Amino acid sequence: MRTQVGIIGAGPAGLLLSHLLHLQGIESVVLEARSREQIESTIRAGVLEQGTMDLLTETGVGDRMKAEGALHHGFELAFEGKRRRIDLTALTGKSITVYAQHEVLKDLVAARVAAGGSLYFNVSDVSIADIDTEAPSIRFVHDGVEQTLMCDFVIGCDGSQGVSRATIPAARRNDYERVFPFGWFGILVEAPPSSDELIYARHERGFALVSTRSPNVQRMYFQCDPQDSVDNWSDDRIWAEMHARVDSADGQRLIEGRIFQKTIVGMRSFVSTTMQHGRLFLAGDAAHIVPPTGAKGLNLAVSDVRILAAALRAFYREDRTDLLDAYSETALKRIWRAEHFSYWMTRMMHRLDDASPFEQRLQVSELEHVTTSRAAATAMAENYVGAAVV
Ligand code: RFL
Ligand code: PHB
Repeated sequence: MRTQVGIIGAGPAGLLLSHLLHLQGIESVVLEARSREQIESTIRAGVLEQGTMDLLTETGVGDRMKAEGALHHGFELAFEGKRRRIDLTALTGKSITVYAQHEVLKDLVAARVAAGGSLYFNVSDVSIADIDTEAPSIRFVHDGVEQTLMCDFVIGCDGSQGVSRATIPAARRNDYERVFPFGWFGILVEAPPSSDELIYARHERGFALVSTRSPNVQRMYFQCDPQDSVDNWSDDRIWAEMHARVDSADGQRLIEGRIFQKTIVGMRSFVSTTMQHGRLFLAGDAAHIVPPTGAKGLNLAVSDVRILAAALRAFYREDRTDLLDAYSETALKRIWRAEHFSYWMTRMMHRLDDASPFEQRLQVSELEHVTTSRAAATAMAENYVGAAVV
């Protein structure tokens, strides 16, 4: 088998890259370890930045997002018994859409299938060879048959547990990491929305987040011990915790409903540089992870592949290699901005067991500042909508 660009992983990064390349007349093949049903049903992110919304719309895969996603012009910060709004649109002219990641994936898979794109699901034993040459290749097993995909470029979009990152020689890699000593307990609830906008709450019992998925399904999270088990949490115990952290002094109460999914995720910040070696390029979670507090992970995957698609276009159309050579450096500017923002939001909003009472008062002071100073609120809003780096 031969193609121009071999892509490992059918997450947001891999599928969107394949779609963008197709629109530029560049061929690709996507190899995915899981089944189509699995990727189309795994619950993950929900917030799309303005730039992500615009790109999906401009490239013809934004119709369902527009029809079924919820456009939000702000969010609320709850702390010390009060709620204050960050007006994203007034501060930046931009907004966000709440639309589930797996719905974006369904739209991208449908577009690739309709265009006759090559997607292989359920592949195993993926390995990458000859990235130091102009003819790299990917070996994999599909339907019990070992195959070799010859290509011009290999793009590792295989997430944090993939094989691509380790293919870059250790001597060329620098990993930067911060593991947080807490996780998020996530629930999906059958209920109407409790709030028109997302609520990020700082409480002495720990952080909580109220998000949404649709008029009938709500997404909520609360800070927990990452080693805890969902089996220790009855529905009653979960609601008691959510009420304690989110209900406001003025009598606004969360609306309860049937909880139909419970998961615990750990939180870490991670950046691996370089993101390229020879003919191998990494994009999305394969190269970097953010804690979900800033809602940046999916959006960073999108911005990586936007840069990569433009660089590959310059290579094929204009015989230029400068954009490809600069890929890591270009992408890392936005990545480090998002890393800092996500880290900052995480440190400001969570209960930090290692923090002294002094540092806890600083958290509250910082929240007062970002919700009363227009300059500070604007900086937060620019980062949240993805406008802080152009
Ligand atoms: P993905 O989505 O992990 O996709 C990688 C794909 O590669 C496949 N794969 C392989 N395929 C072939 N061979 C191998 N050896 C392979 N190894 C792995 C995997 O099966 C998978 O299908 O990475 P990608 O494309 O880089 O996308 C990244 C995003 O998925 C991720 O950053 C976000 O979900 C993070 N995230 C959020 N991001 C946002 O922008 N906004 C949010 O609101 C948001 N909320 C979240 C989140 C992540 C969360 N979790 C579960 C970590 C909320 C949560 C709870
Ligand atoms: C979500 O709806 O899943 C969500 C929203 C905001 C975040 C993280 C996750 O910061």
